Amino acid sequence: MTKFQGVDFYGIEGLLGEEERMARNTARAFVEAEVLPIIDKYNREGTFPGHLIPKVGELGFLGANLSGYGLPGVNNVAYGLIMQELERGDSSLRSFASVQGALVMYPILIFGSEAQKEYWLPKLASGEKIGCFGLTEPDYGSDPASMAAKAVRVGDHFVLNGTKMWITNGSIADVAIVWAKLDGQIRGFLVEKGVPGFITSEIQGKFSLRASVTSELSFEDCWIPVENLLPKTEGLKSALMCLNQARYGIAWGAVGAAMACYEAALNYAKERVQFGKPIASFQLVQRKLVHMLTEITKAQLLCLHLGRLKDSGKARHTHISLAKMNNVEKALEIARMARDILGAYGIVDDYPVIRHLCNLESVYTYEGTHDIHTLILGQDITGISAFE
Ligand code: TGC
Ligand code: FAD
Repeated sequence: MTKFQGVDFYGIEGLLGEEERMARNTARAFVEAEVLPIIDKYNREGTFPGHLIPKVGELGFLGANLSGYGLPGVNNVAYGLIMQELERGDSSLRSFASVQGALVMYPILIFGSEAQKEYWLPKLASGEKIGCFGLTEPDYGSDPASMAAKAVRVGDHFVLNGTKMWITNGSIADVAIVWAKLDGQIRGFLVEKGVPGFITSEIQGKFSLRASVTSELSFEDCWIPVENLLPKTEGLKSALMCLNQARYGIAWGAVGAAMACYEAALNYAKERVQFGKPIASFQLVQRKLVHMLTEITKAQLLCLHLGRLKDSGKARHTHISLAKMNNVEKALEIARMARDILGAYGIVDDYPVIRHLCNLESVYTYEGTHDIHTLILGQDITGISAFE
């Protein structure tokens, strides 16, 4: 039995199957034992706790919802619950798992050749190899279709030129999935560490996701063998299909960060005495705590139903956008309220709140900003694109 009992006002536990509960409990126990005791140190140092990678792989958290090639193949609710628990530890850990599973293993599984799948998938699942996903460029973030990265075929190689920016795991990755235009069409390429012309540099000065590696990747006349093209990639849509997988995990992860903040605020409010009474007795504080619980409960139900839709093949990418957009916004709101309830203690890392709050600022922006998801949904319900 772990210390954290979860936040479950509506008895959602009863809607989970055995496999789902087990996956959640395993991830929760791992986070309690191995992440929470050390995360502040890594957050302060601004380094990623890389020693956790083999354990995360061994527990089956990397590409957990993917099947074949020895992958765990758990259902999407179990996978989501793993992401929730990892992000209750820290967004950097969920980010690592999202990138590895949803943005590297998934495209290899869906768009890769048999040889690529057989070589990479088991190694990425165990954590023996690390991957990253390069879509964003310095000049093209929300609008990846306009990317400048370009590949040109020369004999049995492609020559790749371009720069990718803000790439999670970039400097620690053994392989990068790089999106670039080939004959005008966006395609995915596997670029291995050490290839001449491929340079990475870690971005410094982050106040958010400090325990995650974020890098710039640059490709200068980088020669890649033809067999490193992901053969089934066909335009931006292929990259967006990967993002759907990661955005789905983020929707669940945000619930984990929100639960951590709510738990810290509730406990603090019951203990902190002002004007001779616990601050939890004041109506304004109770209102904040109730708002936090309400939004967590709504986000949990949203995730659970989305997971069931995904498992039955009925989830549309706009369903995923709604969940990412709502849950991250609400988690950020909850983190800010928790920070407020903690008073001055809200700004120090004696409590997890300020760390989650700073992390969530990135989560709000990456994988499609909040406003981009709003416009994706706006287009879906009106039939009119705001991007054109
Ligand atoms: P648009 O014309 O709308 O779409 C091009 C084609 O793709 C289809 N499509 C999708 N297909 C699957 N899934 C989706 N989510 C899709 N969205 C669109 C679309 O139907 C079309 O198909 P077809 O058959 O007509 O060709 O393209 P656009 O250029 O207008 O795109 C606009 C927009 C906003 C949808 C898109 O570019 C976008 O999502 N922008 C946000 C960029 C983004 O999310 N970047 C994320 C980078 S990776 C990252 O942040 C990792 S953080 C990881 C971590 O640490 O956790
Ligand atoms: P911009 O696109 O320049 O947007 C700036 C602002 O303008 C935003 O508020 C946006 O909502 C708004 N805006 C833009 N267009 C419109 C519009 N049409 N209408 C209204 N408002 C608009 N990318 C990767 O490829 N791989 C990764 O692994 C990765 N990891 C990341 C890790 C971190 C920590 C961070 C912070 C980012 C990461 N990213 C990654 C990049 C991320 O996906 C982009 O930051 C994101 O897509 C937004 O792009 P941008 O930062 O260039 O902002």
